Amino acid sequence: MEPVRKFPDPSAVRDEMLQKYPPKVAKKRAKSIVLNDPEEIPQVQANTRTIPGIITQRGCSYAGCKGVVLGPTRDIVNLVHGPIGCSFYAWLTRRNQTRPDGPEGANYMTYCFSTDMQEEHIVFGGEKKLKQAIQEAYDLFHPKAIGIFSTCPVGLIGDDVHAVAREMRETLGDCNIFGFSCEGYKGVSQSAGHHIANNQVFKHVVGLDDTDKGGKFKINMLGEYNIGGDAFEIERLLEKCGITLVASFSGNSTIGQFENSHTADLNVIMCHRSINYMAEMMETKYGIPWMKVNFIGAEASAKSLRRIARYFEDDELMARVEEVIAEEMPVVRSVVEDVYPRTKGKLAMLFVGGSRAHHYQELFGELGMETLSAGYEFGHRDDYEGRRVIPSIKIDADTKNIEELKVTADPERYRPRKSEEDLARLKEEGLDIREYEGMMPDMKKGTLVIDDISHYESEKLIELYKPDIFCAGIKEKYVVQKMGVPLKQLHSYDYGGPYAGFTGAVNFYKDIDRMVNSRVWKLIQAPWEEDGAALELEASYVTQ
Ligand code: CFM
Repeated sequence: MEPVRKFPDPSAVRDEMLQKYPPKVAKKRAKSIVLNDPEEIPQVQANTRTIPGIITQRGCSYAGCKGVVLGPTRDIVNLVHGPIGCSFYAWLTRRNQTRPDGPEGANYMTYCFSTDMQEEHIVFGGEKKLKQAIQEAYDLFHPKAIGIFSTCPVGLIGDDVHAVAREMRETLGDCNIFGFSCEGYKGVSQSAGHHIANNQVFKHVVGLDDTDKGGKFKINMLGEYNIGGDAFEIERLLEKCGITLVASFSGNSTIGQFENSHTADLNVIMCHRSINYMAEMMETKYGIPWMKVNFIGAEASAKSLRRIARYFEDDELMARVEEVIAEEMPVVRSVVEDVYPRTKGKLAMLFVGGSRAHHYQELFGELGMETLSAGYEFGHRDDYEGRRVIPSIKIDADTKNIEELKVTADPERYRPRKSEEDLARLKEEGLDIREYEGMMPDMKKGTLVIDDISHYESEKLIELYKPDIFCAGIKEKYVVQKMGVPLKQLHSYDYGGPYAGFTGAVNFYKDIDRMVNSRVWKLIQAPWEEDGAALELEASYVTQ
């Protein structure tokens, strides 16, 4: 029999976390730290400004636009208009991978393009320098496209990157040039940058190439960024099933794919947070429905493939999908069987981004592990509570700053892939399209859901719950590990991956087994810790 582990009462943990704060701060944080109830989902405060002085793990709008959404596209020159640090520190640390078409295929992802703004450009304006940089990049590489990303000073001094983009597009003639007003201070986190990126790609790129490139079941994969090779694994599965991937936004992608993406018949969404805007705009303009999927977890992958097949309502495709699942599952099962006795009952906590803190609970569930507490850095209420709450979300000034494009049906190219009747029928048959339930319905009653967790709150959680693994990013990693808890980076996957699909699940099971069962964590003792504590740990180590 597994020993039953007892934990402190979650509401007491919450009180303990809040009591250190000044009353005003405690009042605000209390709204972002909630006890979950999957039956009656409580409201969580999200997508609001971080309280100054609290150590947050959030990034900025520029990070969400340049790094997250556009960063993984290999043949766009991503030119940062700003001081060199903004570019250098955004340089490929996310481990988003790509596979160029042969040795001569364009791939600019390993370069770091910047206008290297100096004081003189801040004082006298940087547009001239920007034009020169565009010309230089064009002369050197002749890229199909150049994206210009505005860093904070650009907005402050008023450089018009859009006018420069327009002028240079006309001057050069055969290069699509567009700008992004994604200054770091826009919105409250990188989430604002996702929206800005979606808008500009939709406006300047999607729909430029009407060529029908063939394929019976054509989809786009939205919100999959190929971290650690995830997209490669998903591509392998889709190909095996006979599903054609027209475009991927934006892992392992090219600008040509975006231009042609409106020819697909379905948009499937991995990361809802970063790309739901694109999905909705494509549906309004071209009539392509969207559907949330999840390829993190073997069962989730099987379910997602089945959902895609059901959408197309094709018997052959459905049969093929079942064959593929049957082929892929045996290896998954044998690894689960091996590791399960060692991982069952272990505890995980996940604090990351705007989607993975939800998705990875699937994989932990497959290992018999429990997620005691989780939260997003920059999710919105719908990522927690489900899309049904969208109409009740209050729009504040920070969100109003971000442009909402007015999109209408394309007079020639709007073609509804499914009629409203078809969609209603599919819903009755269990295929709920345009829905995302969010994180909270999948978490147990009494688990702690915490938005934009502060450093102090993470430390308290670890101290009080002593989880077997903590999932977050590089900013947290070494602090958490010094507390004797292994940390898995869910942004970059440390050095591992892929973790998507069936092969990915196997990789994840093995990595987690190794991490949660390593005895090294029990031997960690900081110099300031008392001898007593060390002795106790040593004793437990010997008797195990
Ligand atoms: Fe989407 Fe992402 Fe995420 Fe995200 Fe990110 Fe990321 Fe993330 Mo890091 S797009 S919300 S802005 S799934 S970079 S690939 S891991 S925080 S949970």
